[in-house]
Amino acid sequence: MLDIDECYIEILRLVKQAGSIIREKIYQPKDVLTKSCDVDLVTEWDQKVEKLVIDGVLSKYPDHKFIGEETTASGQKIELTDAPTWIIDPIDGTMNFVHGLPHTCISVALLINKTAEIGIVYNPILEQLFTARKGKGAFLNGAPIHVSEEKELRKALIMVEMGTSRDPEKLKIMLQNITLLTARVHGLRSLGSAALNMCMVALGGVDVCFEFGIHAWDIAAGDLIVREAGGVSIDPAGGPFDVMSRRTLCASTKELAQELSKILVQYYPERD
Ligand code: LIP
Repeated sequence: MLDIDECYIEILRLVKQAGSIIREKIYQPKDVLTKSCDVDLVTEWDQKVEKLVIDGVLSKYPDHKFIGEETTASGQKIELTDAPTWIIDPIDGTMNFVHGLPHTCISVALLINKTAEIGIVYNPILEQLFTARKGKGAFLNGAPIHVSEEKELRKALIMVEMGTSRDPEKLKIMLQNITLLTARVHGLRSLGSAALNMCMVALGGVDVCFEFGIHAWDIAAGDLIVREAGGVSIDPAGGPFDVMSRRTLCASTKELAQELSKILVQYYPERD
């Protein structure tokens, strides 16, 4: 029987270690490569952080599986089994990391039987450590956090992202959504990291966020953190959350989630 307490201690240690790499490198010149398109960026530090975490986990748990952003080739199908699986985004908000905008983080989740047991999102620049364990609540730097109580879209602050795809169909749909939402909500915000956007919902700093085209590694930890903070995590069309669907909607309340899901123009990317 896997000791989840022990896994949690071990992954926190690795994430903190990885965070010091990001903290040290963010304001230094970097070689930047592109992946699926010109704005889908990667640096050697994304790759090094992912290797550090995977090697560290493997040295203790040699039979565990991994779904990692930088060890998955662009367009490669990923497989989620019932085995203990670590879903890792070594630097979520790589664009911010490249520019030196301090909204960037490491996102790691442990799923067993396809159920999230641990979620960690760590912004080492601003020292924001979001953590959650299944059934044990969500925390920022060790203090409990909770979503807002907002139920109405017209009073909501919303996180949106254009994402890193330049597919004209997706851009058109996102611009339609931004146009229709601007007139109906308190305000729109964009931090450039899906994982941190979800944590802002968990924290009650914003009321709802959604995104199309993200991957499992961007949202696996945030999903658990939002739910453990008392929020809802669903598919943007209103159905259940599916970590492989490349679609996410997180909100403080089910009323707000449903209201938004009914008006969004939907986009269905190819699944992970
Ligand atoms: C990015 C995000 C960003 C999202 C992009 C992309 P990366 O992750 O978190 O919010 O809009 O689609 O997935 O590439 O920086 O790990």
